[in-house]
Amino acid sequence: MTKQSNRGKNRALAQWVAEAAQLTKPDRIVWCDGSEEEKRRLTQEAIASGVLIALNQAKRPGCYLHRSNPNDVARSEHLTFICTPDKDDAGPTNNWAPPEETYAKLRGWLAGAMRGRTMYVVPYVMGPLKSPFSKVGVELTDSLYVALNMRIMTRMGQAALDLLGDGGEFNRGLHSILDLDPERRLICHFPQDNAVWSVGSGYGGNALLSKKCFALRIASYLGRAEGWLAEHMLILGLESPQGETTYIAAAFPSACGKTNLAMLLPPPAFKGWKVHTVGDDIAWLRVGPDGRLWAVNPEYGFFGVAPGTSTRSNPNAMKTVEHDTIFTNVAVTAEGDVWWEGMGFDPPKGLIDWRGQLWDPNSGKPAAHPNSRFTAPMTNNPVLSPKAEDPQGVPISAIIFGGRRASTVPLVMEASDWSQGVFFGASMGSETTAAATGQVGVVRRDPMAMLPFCGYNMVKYFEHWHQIASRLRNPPRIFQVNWFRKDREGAFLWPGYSENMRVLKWIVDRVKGRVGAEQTPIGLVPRKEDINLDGLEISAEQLRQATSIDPDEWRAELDQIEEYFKKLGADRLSDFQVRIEKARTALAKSG
Ligand code: SAT
Ligand code: MN
Repeated sequence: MTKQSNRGKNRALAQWVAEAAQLTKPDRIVWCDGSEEEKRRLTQEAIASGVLIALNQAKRPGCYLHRSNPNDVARSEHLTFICTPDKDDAGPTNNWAPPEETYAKLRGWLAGAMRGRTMYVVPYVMGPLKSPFSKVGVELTDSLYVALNMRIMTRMGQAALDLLGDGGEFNRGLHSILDLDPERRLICHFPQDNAVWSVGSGYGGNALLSKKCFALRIASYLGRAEGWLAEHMLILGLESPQGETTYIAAAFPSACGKTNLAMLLPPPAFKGWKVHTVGDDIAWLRVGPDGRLWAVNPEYGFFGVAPGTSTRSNPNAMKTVEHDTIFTNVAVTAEGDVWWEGMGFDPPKGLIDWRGQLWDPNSGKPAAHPNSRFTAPMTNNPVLSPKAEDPQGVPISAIIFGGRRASTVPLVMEASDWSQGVFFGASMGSETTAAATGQVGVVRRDPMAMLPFCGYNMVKYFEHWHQIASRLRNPPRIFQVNWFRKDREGAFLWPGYSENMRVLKWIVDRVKGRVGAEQTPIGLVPRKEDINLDGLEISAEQLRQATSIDPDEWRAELDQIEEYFKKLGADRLSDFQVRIEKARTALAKSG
């Protein structure tokens, strides 16, 4: 049995667990303490029950595979709801449902749902222990996979109970996989109760309630009320050969390379430069007493996309997943090692696909699911920032908004002020990826990469971004990037991956006032001489195309942005009107 020194001490928690048990009727209740002994025991149970499959322990010590139900492989945005008393509080971008009816419906589904199962009580802290940023959550789940993943993704166990003490303020997450029937699957957020009820899915973003549900949707709502920001951003530190470190936060939609950028290994021409990872997915940002914006990564692990991860695209991620990692829906070799598309070498013979069947290379189907994932503790990352656990966080000098766009948006562009930067973020578009169910490859507007994750009215969210500026005496500069622009033949104009270091360096040099830029009608872009191209084979024409602003494309883009803002009701925000008019006038002048 686990040591449970103060599990019963918190009355609010004990009462809530009792209520949930009364409803769901689990056979057993296990309070997770986060100990090594508990990890061993739960892992053994997971193997015995087929939830995890042990991989080759000589090749990948401490690594396991989970195969999900094939109908449950990505976030289900159409089944994700914000439940506020007033529909307008959820706003134009969220699915909304009334709280009381939704609770009643889910109570119906959950009645007796954990019969014959164990309920795991998973207390966790988001953010470094003893940090003013940090918040406690407790997830009740009947999924052992979820309990084991939460152990990696958060500071889980006794430390959370200790921090909570006898306080009543914690996120209440109730999760049951039920029977994994998509007809009885819903992910419901109750911001006014600091609660999330998720039913019918075991997939990461639907089921690890600490992540998108609490650290983004609920936290963004809390952030507005409390004057801070919860953002879908990686955080990295860029250290120069002289030892000067600059911190950057960057928002990209899911599966656009956030993890790769956060762990970037600079190319040989950048000798002495180092990237340190603070976080790869979520940032909590506060205005510090010095008027700067400070950030922490609330998470403790990485839930990264496996396909496309290789020693070329992300050598540090490859090292991160060498041990103590849970893989989900990847392929397995005959030797019991993992494989996925884009891993950098051909599939070995005898590969077992993500569904557990012998893979036929001629089937035309991928061996690993396109949204297959790895869950690894951040301490596995060889380039983890020494500041990753700093309770104060790190001061942010630049914010990047990025999307996946085949045309129009230049490689990099700087906003002349905060307000233009907010416009960059709010008008972001990206082609969709496999991280969410639905069609892949169509452009959708994704403001600040928060479209699926903003827990309240998007227009109020834009206002909150504008308002925060008044407290920032020393605001970060804001940039927009696009690694994915293509030429007329459909070839990528920019090599991407580690070469993105060149763009990061321009950004740092801009922040420090050390390098030039060219003013265009849309924003500031680097001239050829502003970007370090040593050791890179790229023609002047290619770089010109990658950084160019095409007036016709931008006239159309501005029309689309305006239309999108109208649809949201964001056209009434005068900041945005001014931006669009300024850009149109400048485009007209430029001919
Ligand atoms: O939402 S997840 O964390 O499962 C993955 C993503 O879409 O970023
Ligand atoms: Mn994400």
